[in-house]
Amino acid sequence: MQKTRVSRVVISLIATSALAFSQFASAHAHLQSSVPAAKADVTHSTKSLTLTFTEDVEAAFSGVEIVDAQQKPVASEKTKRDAKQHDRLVVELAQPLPAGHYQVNWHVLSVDGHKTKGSYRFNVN
Ligand SMILES: [Cu+2]
Repeated sequence: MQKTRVSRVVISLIATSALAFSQFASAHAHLQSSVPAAKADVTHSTKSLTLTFTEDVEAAFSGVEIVDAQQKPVASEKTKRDAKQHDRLVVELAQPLPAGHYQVNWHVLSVDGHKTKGSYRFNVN
């Protein structure tokens, strides 16, 4: 049946383009990985944080804040974007982190114009 075959092709074309569109629409900058990693137990003290996102980010509208267990901000330099890898943010800390629980709060503007934010925790033992 020719008609059925055509409509099947049309349906699969629609399904494919819908999928492609939804993948494009959800291409915001999500956190892909970090150092220290989320939930990591770091044994030696950390002097900097690195966050890598799924998309390139705009340095001027992106930032990372580190707070300790009492929600007190940890002193750090201004968040910088990696000069070569534009999907990567680096935060240099004023001094190595003492043992404790830390939370990292990040917000980014991806190059596609979408804002995303999130947080994760790690421990220094
Ligand atoms: Cu987006």
